[in-house]
Amino acid sequence: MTDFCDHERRIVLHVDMDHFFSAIEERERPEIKGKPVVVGADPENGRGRGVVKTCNYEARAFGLRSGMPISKAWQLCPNAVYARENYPLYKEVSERIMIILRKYADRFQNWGFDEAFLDVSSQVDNYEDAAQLAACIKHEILWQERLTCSVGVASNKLVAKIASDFNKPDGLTVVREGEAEAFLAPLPVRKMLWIGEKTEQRLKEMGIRTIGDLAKSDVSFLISKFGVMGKRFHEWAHGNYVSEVSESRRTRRSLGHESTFAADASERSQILNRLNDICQSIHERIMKRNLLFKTITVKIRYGDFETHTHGRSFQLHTDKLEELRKTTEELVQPYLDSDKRIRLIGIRVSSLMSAKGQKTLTYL
Ligand code: TTP
Ligand code: MG
Repeated sequence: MTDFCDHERRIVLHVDMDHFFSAIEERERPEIKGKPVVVGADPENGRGRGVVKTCNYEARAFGLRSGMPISKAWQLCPNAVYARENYPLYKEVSERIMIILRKYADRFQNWGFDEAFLDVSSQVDNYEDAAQLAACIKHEILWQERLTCSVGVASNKLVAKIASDFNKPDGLTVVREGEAEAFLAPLPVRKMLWIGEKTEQRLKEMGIRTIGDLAKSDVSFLISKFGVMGKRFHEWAHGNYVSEVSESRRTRRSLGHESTFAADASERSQILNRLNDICQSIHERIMKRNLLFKTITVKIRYGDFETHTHGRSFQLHTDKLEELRKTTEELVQPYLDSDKRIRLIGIRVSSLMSAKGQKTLTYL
């Protein structure tokens, strides 16, 4: 059985929704699809004072961009559909998308409203698998939310993020380990994390325009100009980035274990045995840490990477192994009746609470 974090080579996905706010507006109002759509302030016939929050790709063809004054957008494209921001709706959609994404990851890092990093190292054997997993994620988001996203697959967060931006919208870009430097080299320095307009200008004055130029630059020269960030820029330009996908505190309040079958499984007894082993392992960790749990979620991934999660909460916290076993078996039943073979099963317990000071477990 593989545990979550003990893989040396990493495969990381970065998922970024395409023109997020305007894509939601298009979905809600199908009659505007195909037209330039701008979400942001009221243009007030060109006198409006706010900014463009985002716009669809049809509007971008007219030169419109996020952050642009709405009056400028109006000048460039007066015939666009101008929509006011509906933040509560976008937040709701964002939350649902994050739930979909989280279930595909060993470790998950929500990065703003419409993007996230997924460490999928233990879920896949190679980059081909990772690409298939990414395609499956894109498909699920499209199916559930009728929205497209772009995904980057790489060996670290930095390269994955740049890769997801490489072929937008509805893109999927895989950069294998060892190919990162060559992938980054022709890109403008602005594509690099933390390089904004001002740094881009300073680098340009030094003759550094592409990430490849940055990689070739003398590191002590970069340090003399940019301090410690100069060193970072140099490392990153070579495709090296050490920061790992880290769970936010809120999502860490759970404990899980999952297991991939050596060959996709169809035998009920084989699957139930593995489930039992996982229960045992989780239960040991629960007891060692003196915890109680209230929610159990099982995860099933079929051979084609289609992934389902299914959970149940008790009324009260418990630490009973038998309860864990019985509930996971019940939860997994519907998925065993499928004709499909199973690639992976997992269990996660959440709504954790310390058992300290808790004399009796009132459940069971
Ligand atoms: P982004 O992912 O930067 O942009 P996007 O999703 O609209 O377009 P892309 O296809 O290039 O990814 O930002 C996500 C959302 O955040 C965006 O839809 C609107 C909002 N946003 C702002 O409110 N202000 C801003 O300055 C930016 C850049 C985005
Ligand atoms: Mg986006």
